[in-house]
Parts: sequence; structure tokens; C-alpha cells
Amino acid sequence: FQSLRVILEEKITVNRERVAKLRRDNGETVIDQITADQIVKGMRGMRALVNETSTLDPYSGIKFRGLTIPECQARLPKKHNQPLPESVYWLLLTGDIPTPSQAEELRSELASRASLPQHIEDMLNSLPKSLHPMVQLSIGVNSLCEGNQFDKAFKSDCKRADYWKSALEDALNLVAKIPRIAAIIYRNAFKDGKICAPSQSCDLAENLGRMLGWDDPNFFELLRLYLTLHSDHEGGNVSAHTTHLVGSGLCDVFRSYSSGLNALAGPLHGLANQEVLKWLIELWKIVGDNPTEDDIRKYVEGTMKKGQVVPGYGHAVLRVPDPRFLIELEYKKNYIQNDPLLNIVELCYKVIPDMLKQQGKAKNPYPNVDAGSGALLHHYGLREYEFFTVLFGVSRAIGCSASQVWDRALLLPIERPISLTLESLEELVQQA
Ligand code: AMX
Repeated sequence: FQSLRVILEEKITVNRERVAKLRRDNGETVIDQITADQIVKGMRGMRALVNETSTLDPYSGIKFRGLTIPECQARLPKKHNQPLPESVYWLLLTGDIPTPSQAEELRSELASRASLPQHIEDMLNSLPKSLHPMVQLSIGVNSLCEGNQFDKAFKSDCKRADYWKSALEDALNLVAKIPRIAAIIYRNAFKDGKICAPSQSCDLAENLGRMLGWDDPNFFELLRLYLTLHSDHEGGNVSAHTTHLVGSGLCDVFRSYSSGLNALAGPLHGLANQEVLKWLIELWKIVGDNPTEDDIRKYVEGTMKKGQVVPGYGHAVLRVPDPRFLIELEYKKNYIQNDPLLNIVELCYKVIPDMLKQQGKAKNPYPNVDAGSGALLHHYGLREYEFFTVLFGVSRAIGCSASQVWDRALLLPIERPISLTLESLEELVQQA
């Protein structure tokens, strides 16, 4: 952990210089224009945020600190065939590929912080089982803010330049503890409420899997992939942007990310993976194990006729099949023989893009990450789809908390754009 701090300190000094130079030399340089359409259509394509951890290209997809996911799979320290989530976290925090010993250092540090205060376990155990798991997760993460290091630093005479140090402490605590919150929610809502303790020797994925109640190395392997795929998706998506926005008012990472989790819980965003599985199971019930392309078409037509979106398809930025979805298919090919639900996922991929193209509305007719993730979890016996977005939330804590460390490191200010009334927008358009 000490070496992580030292590396970050060096990088932060360099990057603060870069910001200072950018502002000094080019602070007034115009780099983009905004159209009226962008203002009324959810700010699509507007480049207006700084986010260091990842970038998203419409055609090549997500890059974590410049590395595609296949590059991460090839170059990051692994367990079996997938990157350790801890090595992804190191990469997002520092921009460097960790050495195996650095990944191990972070693994051990996170494992040592994995337990929860008893009163938070009691609080989670007292929540009604019927409360949606995402609400429970948001409550659990919010409650971690008690005694957080950032507030302590803020209230002491800590200099603003050093805020990142306490933000890093909190970020590590969030990533270390959120798997246990998730597992308690799962065990209470869907099982007998009993849960094993986190182990000092497991990585984040295996600890999560074991606390959920699995003892299957193949499931742990899938969780490693899952945590990597969902860890970050640049800064403009609803959950990352919410976390950044709330954090910009100097909320600690627990309250910021708790807000981000509520953002993730929308059906057009992270809840889509729950919606996809619900939709696929209904489809499976109707068409059986060996459907034809026409069977799928009929079902999709029914969804569209009801005016609903086809869950798991489309994306606000991507304009190609989501590389994360293609990795899910690759995983199925390499690890899973003949699973009827996953076969249906593949058949959907053959049929749905053409149907969405014909409908002519969606700018991206291709599958996103949610189109396949739930069916993979289903294969290993995790079938309670109301829980799926919680796993998304556990993963995304990695990217959102690393970003918040950098928000503090770069001394980013409170976010405060200007909103317009329709009348003022109409006037501006006339004047332009
Ligand atoms: N099925 C049917 N219609 C769709 C569609 C889909 N999967 N995706 C987009 N459309 C429609 C939109 O509803 C919109 O219709 P409208 O003009 O009548 O309002 C039109 O196509 C244009 O939308 P867009 O510009 O292509 O998409 P967007 O940027 O506004 O929204 C997204 C992107 C993801 C919300 C949208 O594609 C969608 O609702 N997909 C299904 C839900 C889903 O899978 N969400 C997960 C996204 C990934 C994630 O965050 N986890």
C-alpha cells in the first residue's frame, strides 16, 4: 500500500503541472461547439468532463488507461486466465500495469479491510427482504461514510493539495468492503441469511463468490472477468457522472458512490442487465431450448410493438457491438458447453441488430455489455436477476472510486454548469 501512495504522489505532482500548463497556455482555447440539439438531447457527444481512468471510443470501445480489455487480459497480473480485479484497480489508479508483487500488495491490503463494522451488518440484516437489492446496496455504501477519512481531513487543517490521500484511504475501504455488503444483501434476500467471513488469502472476486455461497473456481473465474468488464466506462455515463458530480461538492466517496449506485439502478443504465435476464427467461419459456430465428423475431416484434426498448441493445456512445459483449461470447465459447439460454443470447445477436436497423430509430442496433452478462451468471447458478445490478455496482466501485481520487488529485472544482429555459434557448438560437 505504501508503494501505491508513493507512486501516486509522483504521478500527481506531474499531472498537476500538466493542468497548470494547459490552463496557462491554452485556458481560453475553444475546442468544441454546442448545438441546441445536444442541449435538449442529453448532452450527447458533448466533451465537458475530465476523467483519467478510461476512455470510450464509439468504434473500438473502452480502454482502461489506454489498454483495451483483451490487452488487460494479456498484460495484467492474473489468477488463472483473467486479470485480478486488484490489478485492474492498480491500473486505473496509477495508469501503470502493476507487477505481480504490487498486485499482491493491493490484494492483501484490500483483503485486510474487507470486513464491516458490526452495526452496519446489523443494519443490513434489518432491512426488509423485499427492498430492491440496489436500494439496499446504496444504503449500505452510504452508511460506510461514518468516520470516513476525507471528512476528517477536511475538518482538520489538512491542505487541499493533500485531500487525495484521505480520498485514497476511503476509496480502498469502499472497494474492499462493498463485496461484503453485496453478499449480505444476497444471502438475506435469497438464501438463509448465513454468510462466511472474508478470507485474508483470496482475491476480491473469490472472496465475493465465497461470501455469496459458491465454492466453484469456474464461478470465481467468471467473477474476475465480470469485475474487469464492468469496472469502468469513462466519466460521462450516468453512474460515473453522478459520482463525480456529488463528489465535486466535496462529499466523501461513500456518499458520492451511493448516489452513483442510485443512478446505476435506472433501467436504461445498469438495471438493464436485470431487465435483459427477465426478458430472456420469458423468451426462453415461450420458444424452448432450440428456437429458430423466426421464433426470436416474433418475440422481439412483440417487445417493440409494446413501445418498449429491447434490453441489452443500443448504446449512447458505442456504434459497434460492445467489445465487452464480444468478450462474454468468447468466454462462453471457451468455457461453457451448450447452455440453452446462452445459445439464445447468441441467436438474438444474429437477429436483433437487423430488426433494430429496420425499425430505424436506435443509433446503435448492436448488443451492449448487459446482453450477455446475466446469462453467464445464470449458467453458474446465480439466477436471482434482481441482484445482478448489485454485482455491476460492486464492479463499478473500482472505476468510480479511482476517478474520485484523481478528482481530488487534480483539484477539480465543484461542478456547476448553467441550465437554460426553453425560452432562453429559443432566444439564443435566434441570436446565433
Ligand atoms: N430498443 C428499441 N429502441 C431503441 C433501443 C433499443 N434497444 N435503443 C434505442 N432505441 C430508440 C430510443 O428509445 C430512441 O427512441 P425515441 O427517438 O422514440 O426516443 C431512439 O432509438 C434513439 O435512441 P439512441 O439515440 O439510439 O439511444 P440513446 O443514446 O438515447 O439511449 C440507451 C441509449 C442505451 C439508453 C438505449 O439504446 C436503450 O434504451 N437501450 C436498451 C436499454 C439498455 O440496454 N441499457 C443499457 C446500456 C448500457 C449500460 O449503461 N449498462
